[in-house]
Amino acid sequence: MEKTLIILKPSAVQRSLIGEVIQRFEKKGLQVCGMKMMQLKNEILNEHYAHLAHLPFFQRIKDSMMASPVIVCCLQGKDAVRVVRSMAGVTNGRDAAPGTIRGDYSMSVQENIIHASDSVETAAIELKRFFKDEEIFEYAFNPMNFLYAGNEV
Ligand code: FUP
Repeated sequence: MEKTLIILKPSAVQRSLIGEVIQRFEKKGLQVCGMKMMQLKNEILNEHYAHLAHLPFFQRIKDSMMASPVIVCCLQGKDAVRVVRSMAGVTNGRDAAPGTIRGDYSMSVQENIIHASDSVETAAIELKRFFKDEEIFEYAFNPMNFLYAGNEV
């Protein structure tokens, strides 16, 4: 099944939106396969935002991503990359459609709550960048087995 990376940016962590944003993905039916808090550093952000290195706001974006710890999360599901990107909305929170995460929680281009991998190829590279292999979990998703103990049914 397809996997993708999301990062709950400092704008999500500092505004106490971690639970609300993760809950949207859980309710949609995406499986959380990995999740941790990290303090990002310049080196990893140089890699992650290499496609923006020539732009004048490069340092400002990196500073914003280092302003507080972030939550990195691996989500799994059919077409997970495309589904998660569409739930995130377009980059600028002011342009993002209502009902998307950026559309509902952000008024900013930079402080736009979430990063989501933009292709299957990028997702594989980004998951390796932020997670060790043993931090990604393959597990059966079967709530029926967790409603009752074996001796209760
Ligand atoms: P996205 O794929 O939607 O996260 O957008 P990009 O990879 O193009 O941009 C990465 C981050 O750079 C955005 F989340 C916010 C920031 N950014 C700006 O601050 N100003 C811009 O004009 C464009 C992007």
